[in-house]
Amino acid sequence: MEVAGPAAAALNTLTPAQIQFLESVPKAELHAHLNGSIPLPTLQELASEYLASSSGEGAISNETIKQGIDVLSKGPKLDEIHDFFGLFPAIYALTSTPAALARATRAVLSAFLDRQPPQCNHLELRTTPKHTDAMDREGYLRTVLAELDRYEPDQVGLIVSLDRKMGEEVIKEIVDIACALRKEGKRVIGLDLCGDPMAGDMTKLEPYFAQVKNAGLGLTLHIAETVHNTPEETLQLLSYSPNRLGHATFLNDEAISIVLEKKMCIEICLTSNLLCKTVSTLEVHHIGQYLKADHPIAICSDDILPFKTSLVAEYALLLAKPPYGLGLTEEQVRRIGEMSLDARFR
Ligand code: 6MZ
Repeated sequence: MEVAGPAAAALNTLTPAQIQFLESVPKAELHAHLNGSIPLPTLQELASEYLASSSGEGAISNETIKQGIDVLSKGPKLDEIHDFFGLFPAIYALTSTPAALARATRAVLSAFLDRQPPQCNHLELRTTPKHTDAMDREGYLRTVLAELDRYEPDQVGLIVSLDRKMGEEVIKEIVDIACALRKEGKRVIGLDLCGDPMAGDMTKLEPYFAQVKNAGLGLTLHIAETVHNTPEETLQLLSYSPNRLGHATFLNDEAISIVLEKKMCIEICLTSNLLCKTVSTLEVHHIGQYLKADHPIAICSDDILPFKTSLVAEYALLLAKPPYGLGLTEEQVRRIGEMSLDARFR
C-alpha cells in the first residue's frame, strides 16, 4: 500500500532498524472499515471491469465512478469530515456483487495479514452489511465471513457495523443476523456504530446493544468524532456501556471520567483525524491525555484507501520525533501494541 501524507513523513525520519522494530512489535488492528481499506490496485481493477460491462444506467453513473476512482487514486483533499463520506458511493457500486465483495475482502485481508512481516498479528475487520440487487444483508456478511475463514481463527474476526443513518427496522434486522451468525459459530465478534457523525437518532439503541452483548459480542461505538456532536449524545452513547470507543475526539470532562473509570479502550486513528481536520496537529491530539493516564488505547488505520496509510505507518507517527511524530520511546510503543492485543474482542 502506497503511504503518503503525515504517516509517510514520519516514516521518512526513521532508520531501517526503527522501521524493522515497528514491524516486529506485536499489535492488533482493531478499527479498519472494509470498504475503506481496499488496496487501490484492487479497486482500480474492479472499476475497469465494472465500467467495461456496465451500460452506465445503474444508480451511480459511470462518470461518477470514474471521477471517484480518480480522486481516490490521487488522494482526496478533504476540507472537513463530511467530504469523506462522499467517497463511498463509487466504492459501493464496485463491491455490490458477491464476487466483487469477496475479491475486495480477500485483498484487504491479504494487505493486513499476508506480507512478511504482516501489518498486524490480529485483525478485527468491520463492515456495514448492504442489501444490493445481487445479495441481501445476510448474504453480504456470509460472503465476507467466507473470506475470513481462509485464516486461522485467532488471526481475524468480523465486527458488524451499523450506520447511524439506519432506521430501527434495518438495525433490528442486522442485529438479529449478527447474533444468529455468532450462534452458528461464525467469526462475528462485535458490533460497531459508524457513519456520518451528525446523522441519526442515538436514543433508541439500548435493546439492540443489550441483545448483542447477551449474544457474547463486543460493542464499539464511534463517538464524539466531531466538535458538533453534543455532550448529551456522547453521554447517551456511553450509557450503553460500550467496551471500546472509536475516535472519542471531543469528550467533555464528565465523559472522560466515565471512560477512564470504566477503562473503555480508545481506538485512535491519527492520520484519519488529521486529514479529516478534526484534530489540527499531533501535538494537541487527544492521544496525549490517554498516554499520560496509561489508559488503554489501540492505534488503528481506519481507512487506508483514502488516507493512504498503513498500520505500521500509523505506529511511525508514535515513534518519529516531533513535529513528524509524538517522539515516544520504543518501550512506550511496545506497550501500546500490547494494549491493542489486550482490547481484542473474543
Ligand atoms: C465514521 C466511518 C469512518 O462499512 O462499507 N466509516 N464512519 N467515521 C469514520 N472516520 C473517518 N470511516 C469509515 O466501510 C465504509 C463505511 O465505514 C464508515 C462509513 O459509514 C463508510 O461508509 P464499510 O465496509
